[in-house]
Amino acid sequence: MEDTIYAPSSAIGGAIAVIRISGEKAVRAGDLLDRDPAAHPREMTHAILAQNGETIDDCMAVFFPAPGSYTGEDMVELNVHGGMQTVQRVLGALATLGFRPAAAGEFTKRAFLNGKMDLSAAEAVMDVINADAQQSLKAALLQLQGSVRREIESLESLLLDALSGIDAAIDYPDEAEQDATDALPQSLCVAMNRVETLVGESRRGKVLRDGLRVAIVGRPNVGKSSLMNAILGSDRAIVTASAGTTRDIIDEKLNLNGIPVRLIDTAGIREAENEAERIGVDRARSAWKSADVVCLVLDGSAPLTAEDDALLFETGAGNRIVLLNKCDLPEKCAYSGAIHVSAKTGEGLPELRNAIIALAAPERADGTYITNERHIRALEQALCALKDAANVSEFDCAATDIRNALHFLGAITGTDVDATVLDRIFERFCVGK
Ligand SMILES: Nc1nc2c(ncn2[C@@H]2O[C@H](COP(=O)(O)OP(=O)(O)OP(=O)(O)O)[C@@H](O)[C@H]2O)c(=O)[nH]1
Ligand SMILES: [Mg+2]
Repeated sequence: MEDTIYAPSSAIGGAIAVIRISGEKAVRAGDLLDRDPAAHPREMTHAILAQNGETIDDCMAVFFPAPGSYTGEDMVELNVHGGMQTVQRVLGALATLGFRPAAAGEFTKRAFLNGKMDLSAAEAVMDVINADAQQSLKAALLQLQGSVRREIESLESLLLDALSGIDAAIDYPDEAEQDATDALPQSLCVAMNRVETLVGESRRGKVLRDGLRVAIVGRPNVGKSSLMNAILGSDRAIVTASAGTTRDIIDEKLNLNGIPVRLIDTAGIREAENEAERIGVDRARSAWKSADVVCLVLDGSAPLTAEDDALLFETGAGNRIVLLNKCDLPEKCAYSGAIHVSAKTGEGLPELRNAIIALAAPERADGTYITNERHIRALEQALCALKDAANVSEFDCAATDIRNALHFLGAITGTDVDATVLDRIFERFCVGK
């Protein structure tokens, strides 16, 4: 029998605190109330919460009977006043009923273990809570509603059909061998294409979940910090007329058309004049190496320098946007394909925003993306196993590889996952979820 657990599920300090109780004995929370919420399941009951004759709070309580609750167990939800004193006293009273405080993510873990949601949906719960842009929330909600599970189940069914074809060929070689020989390469090819597409589209998924990292780089004084401020619409970074103003990395979140972006201002790249600047330049380089997009800023009001040329060469390999800043001043340099901007007047900023959005990877019509690093790794492992299956000629070897692929796919939805992986997933959750 599982313990009965309790935890506050709302942030501390609000007007109302929601306290959840889940487990076989949850209904005993009614012992603290002058009206039993279990008398009217799924309805709000107004009650006085008291212990040993002393009133603790005037609250609202709801009883959700198993299995129709979030966790699939009996649950009681108390809405009490949100002050620290009240919440602490209610939690103390619940402890005296033999309940124990819930561990991080324990409600959702129970929901998964009781079959209320698959593992990918359980993981989406935290993504929904953490989503800070509209499209991130949309992807997380779709995952919560089973979008990832449906993709995986349809792949599993394709592979299970292929396996049954192989089994038939092994058991009845005369009748089924030719059928399996004909059908297997086709099934494997379809499955590999689908997994490859999911992995390919996961770049946008990761962007939606973690934000697109956009690093603003360039030699000193070209206007990087001014551009950062202009895009953000605030005076976040210090701007001065002297070269070498920015020393450390400045990192700010913003939302571009529903896509979360992390804008990173960096120190101007040059031969450093002292230790602090050298560290700043090193940090700038590592920021742009780990960025999804590099905005290389050139000063359009001055001729290109050797430092600009070196940076154009160094940043050439990845996703890059070249900006000719200070276009409010007479133009002294040109660079083909560059966006002309002015941090001072705001000219060119809409084009810059569009260019960044375009590099966030293409949008999929139904909004379903694999956003979770664990899922992406499992898909990559499944793809390797499918490639192995396609490369062997013996049926039993192909069957082993297909079973391996199914094992990796099962880890995504949680049909094939061990307890330590589950612990690792749920310990990242907040308490009360
Ligand atoms: N006219 C004009 N001046 C600008 C523009 N953008 C920046 N500046 C000026 O250029 C100077 C340097 O700007 P910053 O934003 O500090 O340049 P930075 O690239 O961050 O410089 P470091 O931090 O030293 O690498 C300041 O005097 C700004 O006012 C622009 O679009 N037009
Ligand atoms: Mg700066």
